[in-house]
Amino acid sequence: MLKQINLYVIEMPLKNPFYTHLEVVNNRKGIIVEALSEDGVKGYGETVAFSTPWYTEETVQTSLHMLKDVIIPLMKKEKASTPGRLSSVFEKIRGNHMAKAGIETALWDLEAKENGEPLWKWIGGVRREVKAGVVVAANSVEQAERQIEEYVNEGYERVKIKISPGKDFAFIKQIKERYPDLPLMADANSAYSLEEVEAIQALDPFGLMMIEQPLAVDDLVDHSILQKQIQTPVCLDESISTFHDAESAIKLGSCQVINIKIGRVGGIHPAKRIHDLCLANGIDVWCGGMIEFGISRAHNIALSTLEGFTIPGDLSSSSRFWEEDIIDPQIEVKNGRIQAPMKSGIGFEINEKRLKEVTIHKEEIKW
Ligand code: OSB
Ligand code: MG
Repeated sequence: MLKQINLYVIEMPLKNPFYTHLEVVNNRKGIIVEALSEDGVKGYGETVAFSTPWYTEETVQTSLHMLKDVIIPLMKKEKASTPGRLSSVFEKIRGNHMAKAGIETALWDLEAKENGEPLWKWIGGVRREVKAGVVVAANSVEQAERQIEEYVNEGYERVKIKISPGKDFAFIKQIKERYPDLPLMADANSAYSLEEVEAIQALDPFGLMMIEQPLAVDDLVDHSILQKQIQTPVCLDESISTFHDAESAIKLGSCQVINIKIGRVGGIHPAKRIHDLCLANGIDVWCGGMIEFGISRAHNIALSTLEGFTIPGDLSSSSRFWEEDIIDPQIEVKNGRIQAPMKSGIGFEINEKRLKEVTIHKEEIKW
């Protein structure tokens, strides 16, 4: 039985600024969701919206409001306190996927712990070791090269690089010349339009693993047109926030790959459904990252143990972004891989001291 839900708004500086064409992230705010049972078991989730709405519409403030004033009150009213009961509640609230995922993932962790199972097994994972990957979001090619050097030395075997018009061909050329055998993918965060198709076609000879979200968030049609004009596989990120979006993208041939993020699609349950759909339709999937803290990273590891997650995800060590993460032990990539833990639930303890240090606001909601 659920007893209380605590929401911790936390803030932590990044080790290095994260540059995209839309925003520079220096300081990460987020919400940690703690679900307490009557028996003293604690489940953890994380709401991954940013301080500003550059990636999707949600922000830390909107997700806090949604959780506190809309989602949790409706869950209480409908007595929905397990992940299996949430879909019918969530259906009545449009959008706000990151807020929903924060509480949903906490209840998955709680349920797995109450059943004494590691979360990855509880959700149907089939492998213990997941493939890591790292993102380089630098503001110059020199800085990008320095970061790649560091990450390759740490054992990463796949790198994703942020691109945008003018920061694409020459940028990738220089990196490819230095690391010809390094599997590389590019993420545009919708920086292009179909008018710039030539700039995207020019990247074909580099043999990138894929190009992620080249065009607008709401443009499955243009992505379908683009995919027919380029050899590089298109991967969709921002465009896929529902199961239906994934169905439409598949029908239209808008992509060959989908990056699944638990927060963007509204929880582990919808993430699993999209995974199953992709697996049945020959669409490759991998797990995306959100510059998140250890709790969400742990959920990402669990998700990546599902059968279809064969491509290395944006799964990196805690030390990629943080001096000290809020979990114990810290997540560590070894030889380009991460081991899913065997302890119950997410399999990591909360570093209470660190959590307290970074908490800037706390809400306690009785069930
Ligand atoms: O587009 O995949 C993205 C980070 C924040 C918001 C959007 C994206 C990203 C990343 C992943 O590229 C970074 C990570 O490893 O967490
Ligand atoms: Mg992306």
